[in-house]
Amino acid sequence: MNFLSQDTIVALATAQGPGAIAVIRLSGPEAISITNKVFRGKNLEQQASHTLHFGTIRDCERLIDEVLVSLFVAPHSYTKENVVEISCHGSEYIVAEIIKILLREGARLAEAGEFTKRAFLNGQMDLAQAEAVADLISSNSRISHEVAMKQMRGGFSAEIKNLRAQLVHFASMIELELDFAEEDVEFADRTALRNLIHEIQKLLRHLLQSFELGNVLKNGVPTVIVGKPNAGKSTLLNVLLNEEKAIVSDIPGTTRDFIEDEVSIEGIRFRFIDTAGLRETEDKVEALGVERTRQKVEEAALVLYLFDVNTTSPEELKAEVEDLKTAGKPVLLVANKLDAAADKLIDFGSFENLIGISASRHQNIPELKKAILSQVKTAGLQDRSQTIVTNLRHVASLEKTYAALDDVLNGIALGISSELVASDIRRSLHALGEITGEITTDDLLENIFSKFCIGK
Ligand SMILES: Nc1nc2c(ncn2[C@@H]2O[C@H](COP(=O)(O)OP(=O)(O)OP(=O)(O)O)[C@@H](O)[C@H]2O)c(=O)[nH]1
Ligand SMILES: [Mg+2]
Repeated sequence: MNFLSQDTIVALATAQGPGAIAVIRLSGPEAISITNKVFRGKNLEQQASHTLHFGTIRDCERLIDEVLVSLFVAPHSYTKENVVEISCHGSEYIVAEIIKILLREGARLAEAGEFTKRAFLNGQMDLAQAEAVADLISSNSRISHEVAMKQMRGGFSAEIKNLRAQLVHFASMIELELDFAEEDVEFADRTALRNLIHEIQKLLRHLLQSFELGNVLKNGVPTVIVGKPNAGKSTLLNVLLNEEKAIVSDIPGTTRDFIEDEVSIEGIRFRFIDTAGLRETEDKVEALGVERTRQKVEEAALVLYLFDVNTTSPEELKAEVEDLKTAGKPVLLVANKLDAAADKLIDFGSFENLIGISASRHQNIPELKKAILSQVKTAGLQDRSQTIVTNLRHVASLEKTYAALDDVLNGIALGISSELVASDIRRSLHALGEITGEITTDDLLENIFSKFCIGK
C-alpha cells in the first residue's frame, strides 16, 4: 500500500506552552525544501538522511531563532516521507513565528494525528499499531505502558495475523472438504473443520476476556469508598492517596461532595472516590451528597464499604451488605478503627471479603491494598506473553469475527452449501482485517486519528 501525499504538513510536536526546547515537525515531499528556504546554514537539500544541522531560521533578514534541524529523507522516516524536525527555543512566540513562515513557504497545518495517519497509509505500521501510539502517549502506569508498547511493536497484530492465517487455512480445508465430499469422507472431514473453528473461537474468547483487564489498565478502576458518617472514609482516602486531600473531622457529615483522585497500586491505576456518609438526613445539602454517593456506587467498578468496628454490630453490617448487593458491584468490607478495639474483629468472622484496618494509624494498609488488587482480575498479568485487548473497537471486530464463525458452525451443522459457508468465513476474515487496517473506510480512519493530538 502506498499513499502519495502532495501536501507537506507542519505542526508543533512537543507540548504547548513554554519549555526548554520545542520541536516543530514537517512531513511531505517539500519538507526539506521548504525548511531550506528559511534556514541559514548548510544547504539542507544536499545533506544525507539522519543528520543534524545547526543554523538559524530567518524571516527575510529578521533572525527568529538559532535552531537544530534533523533530517529524515524518505522513506527512512516515521511517515516514510521526507521529515524535518526543527528544535528551537521553547517559546510560544518563536514557535508561532516559525510555523507562520513555514506556512507561508508552502506547508499546511497538520490535522490531528496526521503524521501517524500517513505512517499507517504508507505502510510503516498497521492500524492497531497506530492506535497503540496514542495509547503509549497517554499511558500513565507501568502496566498500561507495557501493554501499549507491546501493541505498538506489533505483538497484538501478530496475534491477529496468526488468527487470519488459521482462517485462511480453514477456507482451504473447505475446498478440500468439497473435493472429498464425493468420496464420502464428509463426516470425518467436518469434524476436523469444526474442531478448527472451535480452536479459533477459543483464542478469540481469550482475547475478548482480556478486555476486562485491558479496560481497567487503560481507564483505571473507579473505586468508591462508602459508609456511615464518621466511619473514617476521608481519612482512608488520604492514606491511600498519601496526601491530605479530604477534610477529616469528628463531626459526622463532614464530606458533602465527593472527592476523588488517582493512585497506582502495583502498576494498576485506581480512582478512589470519597463520598458523603450514607444516612437519612434533614440537611438539604447533605441529602444531595448522599444521593450523589448512590450515583457514584452505580458508576464504580469496586465498592469499599468502610465501617467503624466500635459502633457497628454484625447485624447492622449484614443489613448494609444486603443493601449494597443490589448494586451488583464487588464489595470489599473494611472494618476501621481497629486501634480502638482490636478484639472486635472476631465478631465479624463470618463475613467474606472483610479486612480490618486503622486508617488514622496506617495499620494494615498494605494488606488492604492487596485485597483491593485481588478484586481486579489481574490473572492475565501473570503471564506477560498473553495479549491484552485494550481497545473497544478491537473488541467489536473480534465479536463480529466470533459471530461469523458461529454462522460457519451452524452452516456446517445444517449442511448448507459450501459457497455459503465460504461467505461466512470471508465475513470473519473481513472483521479481523478491520483491526489491523487491511479493511478500512475513511470514516473509520477519521474517527481514529481525530482523537490524536496535533503533531502526532
Ligand atoms: N481511632 C480512630 N479514629 C479514626 C480512624 N480513622 C478515622 N478516625 C477518626 O474518625 C473521625 C471521622 O473521620 P473522617 O475520615 O472524617 O470520617 P468520614 O467517614 O469521612 O466522615 P463523613 O465525611 O462525615 O462521612 C475523625 O475524627 C478521624 O480522626 C481510626 O482508624 N482510628
Ligand atoms: Mg468524609
